[in-house]
Amino acid sequence: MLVFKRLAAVAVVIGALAIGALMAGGETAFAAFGQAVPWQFGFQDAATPIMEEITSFHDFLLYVITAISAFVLILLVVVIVRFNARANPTPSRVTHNTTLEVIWTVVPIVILALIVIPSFNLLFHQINTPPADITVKATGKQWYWTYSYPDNGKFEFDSLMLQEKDRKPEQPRLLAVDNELVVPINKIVRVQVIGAEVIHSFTVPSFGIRIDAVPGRLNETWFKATREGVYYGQCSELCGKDHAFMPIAVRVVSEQAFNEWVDAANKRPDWKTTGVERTAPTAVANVADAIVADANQSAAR
Ligand SMILES: [Cu+2]
Repeated sequence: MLVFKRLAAVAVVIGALAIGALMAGGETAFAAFGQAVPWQFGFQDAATPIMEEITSFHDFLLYVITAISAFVLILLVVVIVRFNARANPTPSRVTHNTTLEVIWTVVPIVILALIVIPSFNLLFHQINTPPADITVKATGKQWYWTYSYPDNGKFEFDSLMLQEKDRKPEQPRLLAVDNELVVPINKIVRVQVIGAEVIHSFTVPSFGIRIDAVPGRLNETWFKATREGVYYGQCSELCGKDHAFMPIAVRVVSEQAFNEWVDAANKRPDWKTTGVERTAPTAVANVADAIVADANQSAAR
């Protein structure tokens, strides 16, 4: 009996913690979108139709697995209570029950068939890029991203994580970059992704996209952002020393603001790809060393 009491106590503590986390998450979940928030519970808020679909598929699965788990738990409790050695001293000798065997084969098949429909739908929507309004190309490098806009002029630029000294208070640490990927709202954006030397992964959680950046292979995904704002992601494939320090920041703006940005971008001599020798960015080196030094400094304080 002591064991049961202890188990009950543990269950109460876990329950209380979960409720606490839920409440804390509820308070802050809407404080910022496009990035993770402390005590977040669940996904980041969706900013594209694909992410909305992912979220609703996830919620649907949660209902299904909760019902299955509850059903199995009830069966277990029934077995423990009704068929233990004390309550049921002479066990039944039945080994087969055709009806039951058919049921426990057919019901899981039906459940899987129900899951397959939204699952394949989602997969199809993710893989099939609709006719794109603009194309951007993201090249993963050690350790930053280079973006180019083949439809909008001959320019490309590097996007590096902001160093602590350059970061404004409202910009998130380890996520904000110097040059954001700028895209127009409500447009189909085709993203071509490639790796320069090792495999990286281009990931933006609020958009529901994640695709590997593989050297020598042009991968493709797409998104249609339906809210203006800045959305953050991180390289999601272990790619070396500064893997954690090559974030992705996408700024979604109105079409007019996007066109103005493209005009300005085309006039930047340092972003030109023709006739200008592009030099490698200098700030990449030793990002990790700088972070460690920051941490040591604040620890010393
Ligand atoms: Cu990477």
